[in-house]
Amino acid sequence: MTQAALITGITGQDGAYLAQLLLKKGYAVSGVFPRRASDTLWRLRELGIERDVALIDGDVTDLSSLLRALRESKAGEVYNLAAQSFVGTAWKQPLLTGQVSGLGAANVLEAVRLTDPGIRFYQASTSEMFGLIQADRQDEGTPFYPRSPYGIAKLYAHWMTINYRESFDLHASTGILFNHESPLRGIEFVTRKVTDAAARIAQGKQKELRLGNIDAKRDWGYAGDYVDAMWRMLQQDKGDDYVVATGRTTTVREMCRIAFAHVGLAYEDHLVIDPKFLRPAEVDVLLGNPAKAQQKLGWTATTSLEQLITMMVDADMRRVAAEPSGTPAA
Ligand code: NAP
Ligand code: G4F
Repeated sequence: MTQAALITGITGQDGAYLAQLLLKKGYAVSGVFPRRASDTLWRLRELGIERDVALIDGDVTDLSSLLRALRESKAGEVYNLAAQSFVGTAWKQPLLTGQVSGLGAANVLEAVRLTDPGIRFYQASTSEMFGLIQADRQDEGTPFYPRSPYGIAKLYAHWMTINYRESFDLHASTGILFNHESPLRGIEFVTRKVTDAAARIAQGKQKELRLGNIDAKRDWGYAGDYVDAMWRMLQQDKGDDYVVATGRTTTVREMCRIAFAHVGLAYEDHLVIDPKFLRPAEVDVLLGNPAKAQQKLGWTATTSLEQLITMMVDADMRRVAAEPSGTPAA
């Protein structure tokens, strides 16, 4: 019998790659599709799978729509990827962030429990929960200290998932994923902002790149690798919690150097530090220890930061070159 999966956040970076992976594995894939005035299907279109997934009108803040989505999709696996996921926005919309990224997960868990507690559930937890880090390398046992309304909302969702596993014996897993990027990354996140700027500057369509804290360090991996870890978690006998990371950390500054060097430029010639992009509270450094995911899931990151950033710059070079002349920077 065909396996069926439901993805919330299917139009996001991870949702698109996960849908593609599950389709390749023969799943019937549905997605919860919130109504938006503008086009949000560009990622599914870029992967050529827009017509292969069933989009069900719904929103993670609306429990009734989730119950309907579960009934219509007949899903045996639910991946909760929906979130207000941009940390910078979380201070400007803290309540919305809490409703979507925190309570939204509780709504999906409730919908699963009420529909069929045998459904397997994945929660998109995050390294942002480590915040002010309590250990040099963060693993599943490292205490959390979130530094943003987003991290706090995600921590609520994380513990709700564990609580539903322990209270109702749900097959519920959390993936504590460190930053992962791709050509489908939103333009507001720092890697894509940098790769897009490198492409525009190389093609004479932009002059400078304005950034905030370039000394911040992140453990960056490739989103295409990370969605495979999500799927592997739901194939285990029991739900559990896993850190998914590369085990290498790099500054924003060095990431800029890699991106600009790929198009023959020096980032120092174009970079302007703009206090507007500093955050009220910063996560200075993240570095994950993915040993458990390696041992239990047989998962490892296969894409280096250099491969990832050059892949993103190449994609942005093609996009920028294809734009009609006069298109403003994002
Ligand atoms: P993303 O590109 O921002 O995608 C978020 C998705 O959530 C979009 O499809 C968005 O739909 C949807 N969404 C927003 N509000 C919703 C609502 N009220 N109801 C239903 N859907 C809603 O994020 P991502 O990078 O793919 O990340 C996927 C998940 O992993 C997120 O939960 C994120 O917090 C988490 N995470 C990401 C990373 C990372 O480095 N990428 C690391 C750790 C954890 P619209 O496009 O229509 O707004
Ligand atoms: O790319 P970022 O916005 O990602 P951030 O804040 O680490 O969050 C991402 O990863 C989390 C996992 O740890 C996810 F949960 C979350 O949903 C999201 O996907 O910023 C990375 C770093 C920060 O330290 C930020 O202060 O880059 C620094 N930065 C410096 N200048 C900038 C900028 N970030 C952005 N977005 N824009 C800048 O101009």
